[in-house]
Amino acid sequence: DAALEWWQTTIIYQIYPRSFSDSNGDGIGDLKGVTSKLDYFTYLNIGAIWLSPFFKSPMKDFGYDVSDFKDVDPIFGTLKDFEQLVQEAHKRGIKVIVDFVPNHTSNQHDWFQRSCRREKPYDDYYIWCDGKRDKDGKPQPPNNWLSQFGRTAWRWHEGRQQFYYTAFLAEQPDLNYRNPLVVKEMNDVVRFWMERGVDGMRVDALDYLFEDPDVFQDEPRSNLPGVESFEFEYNDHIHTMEKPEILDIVRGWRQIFDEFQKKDREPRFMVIETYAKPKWRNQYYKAGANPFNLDMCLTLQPPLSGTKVRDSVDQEYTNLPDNGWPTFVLGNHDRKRLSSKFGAEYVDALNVLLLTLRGTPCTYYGEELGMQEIEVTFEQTKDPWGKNYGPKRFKEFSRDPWRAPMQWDDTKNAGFSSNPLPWLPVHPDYVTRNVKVQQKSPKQTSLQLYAALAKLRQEPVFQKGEVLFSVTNDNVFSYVRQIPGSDASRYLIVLNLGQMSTKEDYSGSPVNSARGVVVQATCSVIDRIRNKEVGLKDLELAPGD
Ligand code: TEU
Ligand code: CA
Repeated sequence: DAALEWWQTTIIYQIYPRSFSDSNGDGIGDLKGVTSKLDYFTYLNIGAIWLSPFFKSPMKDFGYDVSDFKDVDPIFGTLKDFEQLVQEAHKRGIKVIVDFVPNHTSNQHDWFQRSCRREKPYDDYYIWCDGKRDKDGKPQPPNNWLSQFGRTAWRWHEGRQQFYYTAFLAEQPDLNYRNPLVVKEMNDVVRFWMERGVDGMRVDALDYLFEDPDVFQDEPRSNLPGVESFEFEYNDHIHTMEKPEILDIVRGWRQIFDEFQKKDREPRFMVIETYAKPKWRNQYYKAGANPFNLDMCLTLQPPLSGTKVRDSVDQEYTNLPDNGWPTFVLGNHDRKRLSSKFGAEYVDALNVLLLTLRGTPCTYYGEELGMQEIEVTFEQTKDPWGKNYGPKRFKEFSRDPWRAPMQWDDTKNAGFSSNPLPWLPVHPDYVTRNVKVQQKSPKQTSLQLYAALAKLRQEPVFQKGEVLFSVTNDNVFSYVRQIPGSDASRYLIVLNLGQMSTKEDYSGSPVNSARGVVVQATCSVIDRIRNKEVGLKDLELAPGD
């Protein structure tokens, strides 16, 4: 019975630095702001934070376009500020995970600027090609490969008279990992942050790291259902994603992690952003990294039901490789907020689910308050993913609604910033939905529920115990956590994820909300669970309003 590592026993809390806390009143959150809020994580019983990018960037994709991997953007502060953040976090026993964006740089990165001028050794740092010529001799992309925005991934560069490849925005040229110099540069970036004391990395868009070297092969048209009706093209990505070469790169990074781990015996955590199917996703474990389990974030769609959620959880566990540890995600800076996606009344129950499953939960800032999405007009839209689609379609793509400022208290701008105009508007419900109010309320709030759950899940049974599914139907999903053959407490978790509301307030149980209850389960309850008797009766339901 191996002891668990720190990243298996903690919650990971995702901070979007622009939106968390603004220390200097420019309307944009920053590192000092994060440092000033570290006690919040102590209150929440959260032991690890993941910071979305704070590196030097022209902010075309809000930091996911990095122009210097080894410096902090002045908007967010300085390297000193970061070092102080790490120091203060570690003092409180909080681990720090940074975002690592290896697939592309900003077009303002010095490497790209030099590459455009064919300066050695940078000429081959990116994916350049001549393309084809049409009958008038005009340059055309070499193939039909598409960026994430449904248009060609090849961008013409006047100066160099060549195309460069971009999986994302034109301002995010893809690096060429077939060039060993690039691999070495990025290894140095990993070392740089390890030397500054980080405990782990979340690796961005890793599935996109390699493209086939033969650029004259088209991608097959995607056979997504209904694809003909899309205004933009959709392709498969057999030439541009999930290439096995990626795994060698991951192994290289893991080696660097291990060098640091050897020095101070502190394990380092590498978690991979991948929306890929298990067959590919599971390869990352063997390379020394943990993929995010994003299925509940991507494929679980409203309306919720007990059965649907059970099946989704079941799939995640079934698909794990032996000894594979899941890292569950219900939302992030790219995906809708839980309240807007499923309905506000489900947020607490989903937090109960996330925090009582076996695996590392990852919480996007504000979900512990049940934060709501903001309304953003086209004129107010900041996200290029929205802007690029124009005034008619921006709402389908803009990620602004779920990136609104964190709601700390009921003072102006929710205590996020002293600036009258934060970079995105604060949700108007901040007056009643904020950390301060939810901490103080005599009646249990989402925040108090979250903190209680986070404390409860420090019990070994929530970390090591098995998940035993019980009664499940349209409404209820219930399960038990227990360590087989041990005297440790067992817990029964009953979630009402259906269309009926819950009649009772289960104030007798240590952790409860209208739609989710966690109770200590006795042996006889376990027996009844084996007989599939328990679940429904433990959570009385009433027909919806
Ligand atoms: O996202 C990349 C990514 O893989 C997904 O956004 C994916 O393209 C999409 O969900 C398709 O369903 C990362 C970051 O999380 C995002 O914020 C950045 O904009 C992007 O990389 C580019 O760096
Ligand atoms: Ca790439």
